[in-house]
Formats: sequence, C-alpha cells, structure tokens
Amino acid sequence: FALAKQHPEPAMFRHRDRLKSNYDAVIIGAGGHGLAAAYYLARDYGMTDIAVLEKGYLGGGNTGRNTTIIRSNYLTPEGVKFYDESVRLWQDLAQDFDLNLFYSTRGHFTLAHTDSAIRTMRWRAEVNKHFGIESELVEPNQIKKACPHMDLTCGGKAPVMGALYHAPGSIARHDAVAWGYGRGADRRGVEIHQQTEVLGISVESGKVTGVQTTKGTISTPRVLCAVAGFTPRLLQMVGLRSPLYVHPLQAMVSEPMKPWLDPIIVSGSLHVYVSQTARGELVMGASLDPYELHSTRSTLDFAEGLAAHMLELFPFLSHVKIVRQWAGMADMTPDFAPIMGKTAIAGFYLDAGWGTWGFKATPVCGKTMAYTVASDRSHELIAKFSLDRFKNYALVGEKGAASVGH
Ligand code: FAD
Ligand code: PYC
Repeated sequence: FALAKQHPEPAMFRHRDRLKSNYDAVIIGAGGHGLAAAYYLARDYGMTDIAVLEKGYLGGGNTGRNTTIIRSNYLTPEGVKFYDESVRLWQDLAQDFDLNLFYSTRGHFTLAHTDSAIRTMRWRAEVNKHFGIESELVEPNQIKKACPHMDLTCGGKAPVMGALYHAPGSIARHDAVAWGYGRGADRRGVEIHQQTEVLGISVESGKVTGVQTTKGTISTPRVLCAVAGFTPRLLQMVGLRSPLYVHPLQAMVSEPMKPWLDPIIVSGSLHVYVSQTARGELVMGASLDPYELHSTRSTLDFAEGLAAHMLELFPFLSHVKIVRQWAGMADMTPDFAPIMGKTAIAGFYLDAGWGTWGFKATPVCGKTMAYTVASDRSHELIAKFSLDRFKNYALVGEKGAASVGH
C-alpha cells in the first residue's frame, strides 16, 4: 500500500473499474494486434475514446504463446511487401515504447532436405531479392559455418541439401510487445478492460451499433475484431461466414544452456524449428496438431515427436531437460494468408487468419488496421487480404512460406 501511494500511476496500464456506455470504437482482443491498432489509432489519428476488451488477461492469447520468429521471406508479392514493412517497423519499436523488447537479429535458415524443397527455396529467394529483401539459397558448408553443432546428415535419414538464408530473421520478447503497445495506448487515453468478454455484437440495417459484454452493454459505431483463434465464434455473432479452421499449435522450451545457437533454424520436412533466447532457453516448435480443436491443451505426443526430431539435427542435446510446453489456437486460412480489412457489415473490421504466422506482423497489422478503422478504407497493403477473396477465388497462396509443416 505504501508503495502504491508513492507510485500512484501503475508502471504499465491503469485498471479501469467501469465500462462507459459508449465509445468511438471498441477493439475486441488485447493481444498484440488489438493493442497495436489501439496504439496507432491514438498516436496517429488522435482517436482515444476506445475500449479494448479482453476476456482473459492482456497478451494471454497467441501473442504470449508464440515462438517470436520475425521474418519477411514470404512467397507472394503481397506477402513480401506486407511483412517487409513490418520488419521495418520493428526496428524502432523499442525506442517508440521506451521498453526493451529484446529484439535480436539472428539470421534465419529454412533447411531443404529434398530437390523439391531446394526449388521452393530458390523461388522464395528470387521473389525476395526482387523486392529488395535479403534472402539467398546457401550450400551445406555455409549452414555448417553458421551452426557448427548441427548434424547435417540428420542421422543419415534426411541429409540437409541447402537452405534459404534470410539475414534479417529475428526474435523478440513477445509479452513485452503486448505491454509496450498496451502502455502506449493507455497513456494516450485508451481504456483497456481485462476480464471483460464480448458475448454479442449488435448489427442494425447492416451496421454495427454496439457490443454486449460480461460487464455491460456498449454503443459504438466501430468494432475491430482481433481475436485470433476465437474468430469463428465472433463471426457467428454478426452472421458472417469464413473458411477459417482452428488447430492447436504447440511449443516447448528447454532449461537454459550456455549460448551455442545463434541463428534460427527451421526444417519444415523434419517438423522442427528452434532458436535460443537471451536467457539461454531453446524455444522449439513443430507442426500444427493434425485435428481441428478449439483448445489450448498440450500433449505428450507432441513433446516426444519434437524431441526426436530435435535429436536428429542436434544429437548432443539428449540430456537437456524440457521445462515447459503449451499450445495456442491457430486460426488457419486455406491459403495461409491473413484476413484483414472492412467486411460486408459497416463498421465491423476484421484482423484474423493469423494462424501460425501473425506475431511478426503485429506492428504492420496495428498500423494498417488503425488506418482502416480511422478512414473506413482498407489500407492498400492489406487490399488483397480481404474476406471476400474467398468468394471471388482470389487467393494469396502463401503456404510454401509457412515455417512449420502442416
Ligand atoms: P491473440 O494474441 O490470440 O489475442 C486475441 C485475444 O482476444 C486473446 O487474448 C483472447 O483472450 C481475446 N478474446 C477472444 N475472444 C474474446 C471475446 N469474446 N471477448 C474479449 N476478448 C476475446 N507467429 C509468428 O509470426 N512467429 C512465430 O514464431 C509464431 N509462433 C507461434 C507459436 C505458437 C505455439 C502459436 C500458438 C502461434 C505462433 N505464431 C507465430 C502466431 C502468432 O502467435 C499469432 O498469429 C499472433 O500472436 C496473433 O495475435 P493476435 O493479437 O491477433 O491474437
Ligand atoms: O511464422 O516464422 C513463422 C513461424 C515459425 C514458427 C511458427 N511460426
């Protein structure tokens, strides 16, 4: 209590006791995306009469469960330009927030174990270079130089034939990103309401008019829905359909070790990816669970499978302990590109379809969704990601650039 008296302003964000009965805009979901949109709406458009509603705790969804890989080595021109802008935004973010995000550029290797994988890596490298992004196809000896501990023969099972090397590949402290956006939005007057679940959304004559929550009803002309794996439930509330399907994506970390792994290593064929944090832990992941499930439970099967594949690449890790495992709910689209922008309902904006790939896009999603909500026009960088592309058969095929196997 004495401490609270000395520091009346909380270090991160204020606790709000009550919802008002109306706001200029409501953002559903206090993950990185919802908070980033709130931050840029307040900072760049002077819109501060905003409530961010979160059914759990800030950053407790996929933002706080992800493995933090940041890169722009995508396959489609739309994707490459979009993620490249995000990587650019990441560079100044810690300074903007005055908060250490542990952003660390490591270089990112996507291993190829087959001729066809080499072809895809070469294709991605060429598309990337065309847009000025540092990506190149590298030989096994270059991989060995950057990662001397790797067994390039993979125990003789699936020898590494080459890799796509992407120098800007980075990692960051995921929850600090949510805190930074949350604090920045809060300081500009945005209200963040945790433990406040949206139960219904009112639509009248094709327009959003408000939301019903566990803490009361709000009138608003604008709702941004940024709820990742919960998107199908929210879309049901407004009567919209999407081709989203939700699968668990699991991850795990090891006990801390001396630093030995500088780059980020991904093998889609072996279903494994790994990086080492500043604290020395190995952060590891694999493919989606192979069944649709709206749950964040994790499984022994996952930990065993991933450990076995890790040992194919790094046999010396056999005595290392796993300290935690968990899962998030990945909102997958059929083309592995996001769904963003305006919808058929006036004032209802969507930021979804972030599946296994949305953390890296947090800054650019915030920027482009803030523009879209403030101007009621979809930002040009997200024009190709609209929900109606599925109706119009105008898909953005990004599956070949998804890091994890599916
Ligand atoms: P979230 O952080 O999930 O936030 C949505 C919030 O909405 C949640 O907090 C939820 O509680 C809230 N909510 C839901 N329904 C309601 C409601 N009715 N009312 C109020 N609030 C509600 N991406 C990468 O780029 N790189 C990676 O390395 C990477 N690794 C991943 C590893 C794992 C294990 C997982 C699960 C995902 C990974 N991703 C990765 C994907 C990335 O985590 C997500 O795409 C991204 O975090 C989505 O952010 P978000 O803010 O949209 O969603
Ligand atoms: O998008 O790079 C990525 C990624 C890696 C692991 C999960 N997603």
